[in-house]
Amino acid sequence: MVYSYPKMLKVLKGEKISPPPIWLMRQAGRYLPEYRTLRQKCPDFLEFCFTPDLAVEATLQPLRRYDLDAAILFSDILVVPYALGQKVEFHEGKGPQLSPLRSRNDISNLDLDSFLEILLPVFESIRRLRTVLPTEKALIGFAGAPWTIFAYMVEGNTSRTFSQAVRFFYHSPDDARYLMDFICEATERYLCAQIEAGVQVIQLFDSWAGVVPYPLLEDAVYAPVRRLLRFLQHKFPHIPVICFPKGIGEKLPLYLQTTGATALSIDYHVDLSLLLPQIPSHIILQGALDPQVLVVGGKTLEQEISRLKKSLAGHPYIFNLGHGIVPETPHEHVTQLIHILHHQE
Ligand code: 1CP
Repeated sequence: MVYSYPKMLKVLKGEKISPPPIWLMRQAGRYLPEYRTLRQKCPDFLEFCFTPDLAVEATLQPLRRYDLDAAILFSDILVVPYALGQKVEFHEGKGPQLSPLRSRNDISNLDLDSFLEILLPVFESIRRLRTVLPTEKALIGFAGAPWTIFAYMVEGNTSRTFSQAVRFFYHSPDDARYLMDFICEATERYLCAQIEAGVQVIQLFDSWAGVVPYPLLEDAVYAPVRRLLRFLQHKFPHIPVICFPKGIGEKLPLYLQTTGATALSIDYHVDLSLLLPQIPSHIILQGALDPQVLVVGGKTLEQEISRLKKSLAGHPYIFNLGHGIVPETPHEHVTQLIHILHHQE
């Protein structure tokens, strides 16, 4: 077999490639009919994630259909609170439900001792994926960034503002920092085990970074991400980490400086003409197509692909959405997207 190095990893080493490599956040999921069929085999979502036969199949489904440059492990960021002993349930249409942590006592019930053991099926899926994925496809592992995990653990459900989590940080800063440290420790162990099992890139999803008020940014977002990046850089210097602090907007340059991140996934609210002059040209960028443009397709999609390719040409660039694919996306539009990306002048 001819070994070919994944394009995505070349870009993460600083190479500029045209057309850019592409993968899509939430590339596996409900917009794919074959995913909906597979999910019927196991209605319990966490059990689905912890069944390697199913998780491996769901990871591979989008790559069978489309010429994507990477596979992202099929799992969820909320397996971390679950494996720490928190109650986590997924109900269709309602989003995740957790038993909320609101006191030191709630926090002290969390348990790191059996944490990695509970996650063993995830590592088994990664090992299997590395044996079946073609060598030119990168395998991406991931975790929620500490703030986003904290937000779900304290709030107990999804929210537009995560106000319980924000208030907890203000009124019990010592307990909040203790919980943050605990989450950082768990995330370090989890990512180490993913890398040892075979993932080649890590994406850190900070999906709710945008709700953090200015006075809490250092403790809730910058410091924990800085800690994780230093830890990973020291232990696995060859593994690139892409950070996705969704919604922090004009603070992206500060985020890069304070965390030491070198690869950044950007959302679709960012004005690239304002942002890019403030970003050093060695920083690797990913994103930022609006998922609704992929729902609409056609000329709008063509124009947006062209705009992004032109705007981001000065950086090593990985094509992606600015957030996950929405379930209403016609799957033919993904074929269209990749065709345009590969053939557009
Ligand atoms: O079958 C189903 O419909 C369950 C829906 C679903 C899926 C397909 C959930 C529940 N999670 C996932 C998979 C998933 N989640 C992946 C792997 C698949 C892929 O990307 O191809 C990944 C990387 C995630 C990460 C994830 N989960 C994030 C970060 C990315 C993001 O979208 O911001 C977050 C915030 C979650 C929490 C979560 N899990 C599931 C849902 C519906 C949510 C979001 C709830 C909310 O809006 O707060």
